Amino acid sequence: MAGRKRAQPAAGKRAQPKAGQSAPREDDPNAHAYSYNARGLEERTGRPAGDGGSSSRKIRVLDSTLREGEQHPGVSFTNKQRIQIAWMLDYFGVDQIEISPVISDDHREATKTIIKQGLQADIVSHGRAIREDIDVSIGCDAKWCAAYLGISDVHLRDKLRITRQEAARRAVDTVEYAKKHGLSIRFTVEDGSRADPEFLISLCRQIEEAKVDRISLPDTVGIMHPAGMYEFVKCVRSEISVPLDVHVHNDMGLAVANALSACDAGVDQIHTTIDGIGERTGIPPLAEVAVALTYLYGSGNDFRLDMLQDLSRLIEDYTGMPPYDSKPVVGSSAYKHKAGTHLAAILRNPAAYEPIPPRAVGNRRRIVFGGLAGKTGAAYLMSLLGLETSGDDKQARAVAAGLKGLGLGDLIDLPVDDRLEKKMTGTNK
Ligand code: HCA
Ligand code: CU
Repeated sequence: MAGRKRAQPAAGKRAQPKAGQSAPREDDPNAHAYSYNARGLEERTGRPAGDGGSSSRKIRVLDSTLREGEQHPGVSFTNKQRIQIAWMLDYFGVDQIEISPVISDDHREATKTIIKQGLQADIVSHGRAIREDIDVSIGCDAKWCAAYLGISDVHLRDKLRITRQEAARRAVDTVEYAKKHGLSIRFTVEDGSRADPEFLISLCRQIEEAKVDRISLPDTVGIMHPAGMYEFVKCVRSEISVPLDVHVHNDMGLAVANALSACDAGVDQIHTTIDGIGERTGIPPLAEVAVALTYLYGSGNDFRLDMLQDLSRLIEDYTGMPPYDSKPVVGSSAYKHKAGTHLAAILRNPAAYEPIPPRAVGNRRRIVFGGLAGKTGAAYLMSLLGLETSGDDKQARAVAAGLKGLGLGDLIDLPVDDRLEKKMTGTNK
């Protein structure tokens, strides 16, 4: 898509990531934290962390909102919505967009139409590891397809009812069939984290020989610890040289941590969905992953981070499910400041309680006045209302005590717009 080449830098670029920075810079409140991160990453990966420049190791993103996301209970998009989501994801800057044309005729039409758009992201047509599903991808004019096959004993025995030999034969046949038809293919060793490692490696070797283009390593049931995820990926990475994807579920709330751990061990593409929707508790949310790659990894992606809240709102509109308020990055409380000590600090310099500026991710700073506002919060509220506090803080203390005494909790929840931002002494840091 021609329009994607950046006409102007994304707003997210204004705050320079410092992932690779080793000597703390005095003017950056995050500098010491970044330098722990950089040292930790270097120790884990044997490489200096990226600085976002051309020497950075890029970690790519595949977004599966249109495939995994539609597997979330209650979620079903219309074709118009699917196309809109694909355009927005492409404009945001993901590398691959996954959709499954084998679900229904409607999905097949959506896949065909999205492929015809000529977006910059690859469109990956997802299906089972059988020739019929590859045929559907071919029928959609796909250039990329993905095939999944359960390889753990429980999947082989109780879901697929096939032997390991049969599974390996199917995997190789699917890859050869796709390659024979000129497709690039990613193969997913479904439930790989619970599969016998010897069988896992032997199957990966066989599909590598069959010229598979990528292998997806999933933690299908979300059972992994980040340290275990690192070992799981290392075990494959040390034997196989095909590029690897990671697809992890969030059953224990560790999906983002596990995805990043997998990258430290050699994966170069993370699967996400907008707001993390997917089967059960879903997979890593695009927002958290994109922010981590930019600010913690300096991975050199070309994301329009300032679209993140719009992407979340789009999904909220289409699903009727708002993200929970404390959701990182896009949640309505993600940049809300409430306690008096916090208010006092952010009125001078928002970086005191914000890791990155809200505008960088399309969110808004908000301040909450109520029982916890304290003297500084009360003084600020009074100044907003045009009341003089005349140097001495007696009145501000009285208002703070009044707010507390009312016992009504949060009375005012105020978005900080440009005008208010100017009133804040430190302006928008
Ligand atoms: C599925 C299983 C899957 C596949 C992941 C992938 C999983 O619902 O089809 O293709 O990379 O979690 O293992 O989502
Ligand atoms: Cu999944």
